Amino acid sequence: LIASLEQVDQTYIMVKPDGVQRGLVGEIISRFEKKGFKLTGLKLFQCSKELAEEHYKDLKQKSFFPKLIDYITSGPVVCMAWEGVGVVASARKLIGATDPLQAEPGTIRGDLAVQTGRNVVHGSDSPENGKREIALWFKEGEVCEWTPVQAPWLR
Ligand code: RTP
Repeated sequence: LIASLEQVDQTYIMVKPDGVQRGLVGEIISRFEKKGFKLTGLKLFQCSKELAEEHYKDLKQKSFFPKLIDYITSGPVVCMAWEGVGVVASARKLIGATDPLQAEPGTIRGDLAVQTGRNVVHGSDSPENGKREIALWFKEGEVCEWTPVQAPWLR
C-alpha cells in the first residue's frame, strides 16, 4: 500500500554530442538500466538551434549560453525518457556534479569526463522539468508506456 502511494516520475536524460562522438552511448544507457529505472523513450537526434535554445532558456543570460548552444547542436544527441520512483534526483546523483572534475568517481561525469563544457550527459533537475523536457524533445507517440513482465529469476 505504501509503495503504491509513491510518486512515479519521469526524467529527460540526454547523451550530449561529445558522449555520442566518444562512443559512450551504451555505457551511459547501461548505468540507468542497471540501476533499475524504466526506459520509455530513446532516439538519436540532431537538434536545431531553436530547440537547444528552448531547452536551455533559463540559462539565456549566462555568458556561456552561445557556446552551450553551439556544443549541443554540434552533432547528434541521444534523447531518453526514463521513469521510476525518485528517478529525477537519482539520475542527477548517477550523473554527478556539473563540473566533471568535482564529480565523484563512480558517477558518469566523475568516471568519463573532465570539462564542464563537455560533460557528456544531461539530466532534468525537477519532475516538472522532466515532463517539460520530454514533451519538448519527443513527439506524440514516441514515448512508450510498457509494463515489465514479472521475471521470477529477478526476485
Ligand atoms: P545539465 O542541465 O546539462 O544536466 O547540467 P547541469 O544542470 O549540471 O548544469 P547547468 O548549470 O544547468 O548548465 C547546463 C549545462 O551548461 C554547460 N555549462 N557550461 N561555465 C560554463 O562554461 C558552463 N556552465 C555550465 C554544461 O554543459 C552544463 O551541463
